[in-house]
Amino acid sequence: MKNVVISGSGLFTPSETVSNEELVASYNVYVDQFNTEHAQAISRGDVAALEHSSCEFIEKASGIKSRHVLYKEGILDPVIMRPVFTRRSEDQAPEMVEMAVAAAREAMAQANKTATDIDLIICAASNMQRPYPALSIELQQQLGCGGYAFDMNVACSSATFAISNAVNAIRGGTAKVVLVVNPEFASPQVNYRSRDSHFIFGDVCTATIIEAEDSCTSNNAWRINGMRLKTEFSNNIRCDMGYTEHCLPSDPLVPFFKQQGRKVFKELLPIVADVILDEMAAQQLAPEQLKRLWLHQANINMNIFAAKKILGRDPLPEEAPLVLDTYANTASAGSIIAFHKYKQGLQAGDHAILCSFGAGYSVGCLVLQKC
Ligand code: CO8
Repeated sequence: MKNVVISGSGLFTPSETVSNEELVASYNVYVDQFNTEHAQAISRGDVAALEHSSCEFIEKASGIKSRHVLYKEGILDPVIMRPVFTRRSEDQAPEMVEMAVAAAREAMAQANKTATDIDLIICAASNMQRPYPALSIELQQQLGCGGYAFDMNVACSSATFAISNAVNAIRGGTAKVVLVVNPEFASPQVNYRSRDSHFIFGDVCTATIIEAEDSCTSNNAWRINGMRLKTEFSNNIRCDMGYTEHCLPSDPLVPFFKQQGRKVFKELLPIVADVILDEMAAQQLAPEQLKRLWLHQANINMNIFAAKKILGRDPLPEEAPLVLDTYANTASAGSIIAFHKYKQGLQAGDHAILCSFGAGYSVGCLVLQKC
């Protein structure tokens, strides 16, 4: 079987940031206004009073201190509480394509590849700004690539599932060099009026180049020795927004991300641990051989728990790097950001795990080895 590698990675980070302090201050103004406006109904017991959010809770429960967003304006206005932006015209690339162009260029430069080398683009993310034409095909045009392109969505596991599709396309002979992009424009799906989830997501885009080892000229390439994918249906992380929405009775909560965070934590972690440990066993890989764990970035406690299960001990910070503090949860891009920023300083032959997990439920685990 042909050896396939990740030969480059790229990252686009929006310049604007929203700190916990800014987010909580705006949310708490909204709460005070709501409670004042509904004071009578609250005192009658007809409406539940809202409670303040807190930076201490957010940081302790999630590890998040700040997040990057494409459009800060509006998010912090207690009356608006959503990113404010306008619909782009048909001859302007949408935000997700624009982010993907920037991340793709960095990944291509790292992999020593030009647009003409790429013959498959997969745009894999938790949300697509439109159903068709595929965003990946517009990206293909923007970059000047040939071949073919498609979009796919497995929520937070979109990147690892897309990389496995890329590996299969290369091994099956339908592509030679694949660009995978993960533009996560998450902020429009965040309910900034929900105390349970207003802090969770940030916007970002990652990119990877996947190719056969024999065509690779990169000096920081990672051989994909193993892949294990798993899905198991759950309603505990859900969004119901879809193309039929305008036909249905309107429900203001439909566009938003919603989750049962505690249940996700309890139910998903054992599945994640099983998938990783099973693939390590299949690769005859012992925990002490692992030099890095690039894990999905959903929650600091979840990441530390998963790393402990894999290593059989507490991880050192550099063994399971976290980017949650500054990026927050960036859905499918999280584990790739960790990979992109913390893949330096390892030796040829070193082993590592790249693993995503999230809605579906879905888990995607790649066993990597430095070339
Ligand atoms: N400030 C202060 N207190 C709060 C706040 C807040 N903001 N929010 C909740 N509390 C309170 C609660 O009311 C509760 O109070 P009480 O004990 O009196 O009932 C207390 O804090 C504890 O609440 P929780 O039990 O909810 O707190 P947890 O410790 O469980 O932490 C988390 C909540 C952080 C959500 C945690 O459960 C978690 O991270 N779980 C895992 C979630 C996860 O991994 N989800 C994956 C989602 S990402 C994904 O799959 C991608 C989907 C597609 C992306 C779409 C892009 C938008």
